[in-house]
Amino acid sequence: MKKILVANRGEIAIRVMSTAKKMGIKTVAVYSTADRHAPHVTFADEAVLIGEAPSNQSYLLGDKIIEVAKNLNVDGIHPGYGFLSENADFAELCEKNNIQFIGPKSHAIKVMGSKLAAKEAVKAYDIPMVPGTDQAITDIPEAKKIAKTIGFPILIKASAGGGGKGMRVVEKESEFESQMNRAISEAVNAFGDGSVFIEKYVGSPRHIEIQVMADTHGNVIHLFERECSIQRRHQKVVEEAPSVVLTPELREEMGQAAIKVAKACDYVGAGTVEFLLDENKNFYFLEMNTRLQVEHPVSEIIASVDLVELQIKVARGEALNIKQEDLKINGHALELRVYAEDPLNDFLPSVGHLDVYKLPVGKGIRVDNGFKQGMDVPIYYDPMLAKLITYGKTREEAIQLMIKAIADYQVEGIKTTLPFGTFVCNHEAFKSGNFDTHFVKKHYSPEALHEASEAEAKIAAMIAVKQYLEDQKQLRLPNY
Ligand code: MV4
Repeated sequence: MKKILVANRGEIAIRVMSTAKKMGIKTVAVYSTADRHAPHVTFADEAVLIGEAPSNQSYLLGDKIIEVAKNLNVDGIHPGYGFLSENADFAELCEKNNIQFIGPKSHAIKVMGSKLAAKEAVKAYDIPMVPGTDQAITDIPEAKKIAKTIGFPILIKASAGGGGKGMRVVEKESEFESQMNRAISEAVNAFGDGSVFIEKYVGSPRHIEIQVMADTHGNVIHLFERECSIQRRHQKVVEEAPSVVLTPELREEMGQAAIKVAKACDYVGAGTVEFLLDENKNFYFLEMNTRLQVEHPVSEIIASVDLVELQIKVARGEALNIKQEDLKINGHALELRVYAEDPLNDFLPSVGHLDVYKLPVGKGIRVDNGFKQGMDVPIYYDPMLAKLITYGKTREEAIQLMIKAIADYQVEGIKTTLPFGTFVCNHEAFKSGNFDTHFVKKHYSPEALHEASEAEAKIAAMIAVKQYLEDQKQLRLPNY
């Protein structure tokens, strides 16, 4: 594999290209008119304009991307995350054109893209799942009877949904039929597929996901867990590895379950198996993401691997040269997604010009970044600027380093979620590890952020005054 095209933009495009360069592989960037001056364009060995700014006129144009790949004799295409990364048709198009899709086979994408097909495939492997139905509901009165036996509250989920889309909580029996009808019509409109199923609603879950890697020789390993419970409207904001609540036994049990899920769909490449963990530490299979995830760096750091390097090696047909018993957790890693959003204004996108944009540097700090000072933040794409990752021997060290790195991260011209990261890191519930997927709803408000920033400013001022007075003491001239 001498040349790969990265069918993506922003931080992940640069991140993938960095590993390709490390491996001596040439890189091709594709870009839209809005990304003409984006760093991933200049970072690549070759770059091709593929269309106008809107994603469906550029980064989602599979045919156009294949055409560019063929014209430039590309051997492999890395899709990153989002865009075409979980598009089975695009994976098939690559296969048909003898271009290696650096990801799973289209079959695995299809199976795991349907929650019901995923449940069907996984059922044979005796993986714990939330009590519920595993067929699409066709008879609502019958479904209501099942809901009553499960016990309210229940969740109605769209089979073609995912990541929180197409989910409805039903608190009581009287709401069931109306909610069911709405869920079906929403699923038809959103996904073109009205198949829905029901599950017992797990009240205060943690979102724990296991990183897996599988090669084409039957080897499947897990690279431990990531805690992704700090989410806002199903968008992860803070992720970490390992999770504070997993015991070694539970970690091994969930890791083996994740490996079985990968085997259930003949998985190849990097994938993530999502679980819910309830308050009694029971875990339940949720879904499998058939792509490299945004938060993969925290797993790379604690497991000392380069997941993109492993993806490329697997895509080249190489057998994994890592044995499960070789893998050990080393330290703790924390990731904050730096979004161009205003946490004091309901996290609304904050587009504009990066007048100042300087990254923190230092031991234990990694920034996977997609922007540079002087750039405009385009309105057309996901507003994530970068991922700020800190790591240390302990969780406390990673947290303290995160607070310092955020303070050193200089951004002017737009608002970002950096202050939200400081709020989370200073919050007792987070520091103690006592949180679940409702953390943001439970603890966050603009006022709380404001108070936290005020308190932060006061402490900084007191430190400055103390330092000044100490300096004065040292400077005091001797009495003559
Ligand atoms: C659930 C659940 C509770 N009970 N299923 C969210 C998106 C997708 N990964 C599945 N998700 C959930 N499924 C049952 N039976 C809780 C989540 C969930 C969640 C729900 C509401 C708000 C935030 C959430 C974050 C992670 C997981």
